[in-house]
Amino acid sequence: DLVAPPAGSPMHQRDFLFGAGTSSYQIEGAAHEDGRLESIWDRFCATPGKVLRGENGDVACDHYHRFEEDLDILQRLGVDAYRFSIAWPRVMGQAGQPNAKGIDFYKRLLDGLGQRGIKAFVTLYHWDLPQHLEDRGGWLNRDTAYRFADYADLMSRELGGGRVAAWTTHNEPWCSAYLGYGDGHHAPGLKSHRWAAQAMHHLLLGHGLALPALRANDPNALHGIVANCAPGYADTDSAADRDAASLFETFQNRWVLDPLLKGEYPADLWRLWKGCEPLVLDGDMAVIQRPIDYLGINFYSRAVLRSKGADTIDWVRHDGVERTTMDWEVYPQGLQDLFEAFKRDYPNLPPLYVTENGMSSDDSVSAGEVDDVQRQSYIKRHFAACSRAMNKGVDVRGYFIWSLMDNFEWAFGYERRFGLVHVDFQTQQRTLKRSALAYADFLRERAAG
Ligand code: GBH
Repeated sequence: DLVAPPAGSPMHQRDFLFGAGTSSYQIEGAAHEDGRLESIWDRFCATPGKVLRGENGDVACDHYHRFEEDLDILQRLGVDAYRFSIAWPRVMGQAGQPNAKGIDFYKRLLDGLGQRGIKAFVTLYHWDLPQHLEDRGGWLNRDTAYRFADYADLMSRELGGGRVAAWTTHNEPWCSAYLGYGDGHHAPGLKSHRWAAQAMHHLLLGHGLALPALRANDPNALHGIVANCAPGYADTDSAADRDAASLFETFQNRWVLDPLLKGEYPADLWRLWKGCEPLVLDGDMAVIQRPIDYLGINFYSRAVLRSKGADTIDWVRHDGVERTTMDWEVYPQGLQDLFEAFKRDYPNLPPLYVTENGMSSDDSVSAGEVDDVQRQSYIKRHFAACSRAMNKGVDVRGYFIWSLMDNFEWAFGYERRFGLVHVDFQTQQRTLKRSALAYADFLRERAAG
């Protein structure tokens, strides 16, 4: 069975991009090599009780040393594009000077992609902030936004020039701001809604400040940002539950998308977090609202909400629905609903990419094979939902499966496997799962016309 969109889907058009994604800290390893500085995730992992079983990204998939093999796997899959991120602490020293050895790694990676005819979607920030910046307040310090723009400038000068198809400033600012500074489940592990709101503002400001340099240095590439979004559904039809669902979407989606696309924070957010408004200087919102060429959406699941009294919402967990080993509900229709709502809510919505979609499962190798049936079905059903949204007029240009391979799943360590490719973390042996083989079959048939 192919892992493919349904017959007649607009996703079969030849210029629709199919790919797979990874991020630096989750796969690279080589944490102490070639001048790489400490990141907030190194520090977080070394703090007892933060990551399951005390695991860390010191070795991860050892991709830093095995990237040629991983490029060959991408070629075997037949993807049009590969989405990866640059480790900021690898490429810039404390004083903002370039680290040639670190930059060289990404040059070799981009050259390898070019040789194989695979487009590069390059993310600048997938959560691995240099620790020395966190020591000065991290994303709570406005200066970090300017340091980020400097970093974007350096990277686009060093790596631009036709090698990169699309630059992404941030992956999921919601996670950086909320999980990092609001509930503490991610690095740097701080816990205050006020801090989360301020961190979000500086993340978005950094995004806007980076855009002019990215455009000037690499004018032919696309420039955009990636947000993790989820639709919220009311548990009952009551007005209170419908309000709870809307508040959830404010918190999960509009907190990021309204500043980017409307130039303002959603007023509702401050009903949820009273008195937590960030400090915004004159002109900031115009910087944040600078035009982008595309918006990447990472889609995994939905939320069902119930009111718990005024301006307080409660997640509802229903039994008897399909879930993954992350305990996230499988709800493909959510992708269509979300995209149609975006089209309705944002008249200036840029073209979309699904920059992440995928699931974790307990995969193991038996007789050289990994039979990940649920993943094949998950991807197919989400492809179908994306097709339906496109048929309703939503402009979607590409789709990246998360992830190319099993990797360091943040606070969950190596236990949760999201890969198309299985990784044995003892031996670093890679094995293509059935989903990968079925995806490759589809892409090969498609290329054959
Ligand atoms: C992404 O984040 C990351 O970009 C990536 O690095 C990571 O490996 C991948 O996802 C898998 O986790 O409880 O059902 O409401 C995803 C951000 C935030 C998405 C929490 C799911 C909860 C779903 N996630 N959200 S649910």
